[in-house]
Amino acid sequence: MNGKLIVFEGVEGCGKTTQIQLCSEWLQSLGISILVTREPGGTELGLHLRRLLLDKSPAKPIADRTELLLYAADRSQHVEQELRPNLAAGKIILCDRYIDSTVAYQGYGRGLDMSLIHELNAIATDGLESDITFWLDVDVEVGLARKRRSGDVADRIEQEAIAFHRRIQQGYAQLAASYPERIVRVDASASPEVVQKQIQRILTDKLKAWGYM
Ligand code: T5A
Repeated sequence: MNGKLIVFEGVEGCGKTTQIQLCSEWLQSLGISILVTREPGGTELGLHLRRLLLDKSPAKPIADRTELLLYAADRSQHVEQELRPNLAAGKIILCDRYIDSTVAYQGYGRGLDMSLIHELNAIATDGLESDITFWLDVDVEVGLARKRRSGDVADRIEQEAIAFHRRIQQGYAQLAASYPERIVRVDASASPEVVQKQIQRILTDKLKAWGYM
């Protein structure tokens, strides 16, 4: 049986990492073989790109189109080296961000041409789509406040103005409306445990339909 690609998306601090961790523990407790990965940085090459993209020092500008190409390069390597082989091995993949991040951040956030973004996504993924994408929906201010409380130094993208983050949030809402069969909105403003319950409820139905349960 081919594996399944489960993607988690949302604005900064929406809780993807936390939910992926909880989800991976749950799936492992069911005896399901999983891979946890992320973009950018799911491969060795991707880790180099991630360092360039998410530098925490302010004085290293990256042009918007360069940024788009670096995310596409990271994704192309990730699909080829990690996603396709692990899906072929039957694994359930939990992936922190995928194509919708590029549409939301570089498209809605930076204002780059959408048709160019879709074309680059198609090249980078070679047609590989997620089986389900969870959009963890939380107010931009709530997400950024969570990040501040965590004490991490803000990276290049987190340092952007609030209007940039709001455009990204609108982008996710638009994406969810455009692809209702693939993108599932989850209210991510509740506690991690409550959010996880919503995700497990939806995934239980999916896992049954896919023959894992
Ligand atoms: N990007 C990425 C693009 O611009 N284009 C692209 O194509 C791609 C793929 C990735 C950056 O790259 C950009 C988007 C991003 O800016 P990253 O470090 O991976 O950078 O950053 P994020 O993906 O945004 O991940 P974060 O770590 O910032 O946030 P998470 O994973 O959403 O949140 P998490 O789980 O780490 O939680 C953040 C804090 O909130 C707490 C946690 O304990 C933690 O302290 N928290 C909660 N608090 C209260 N209630 C809850 N329900 C909570 N859930 C978590």
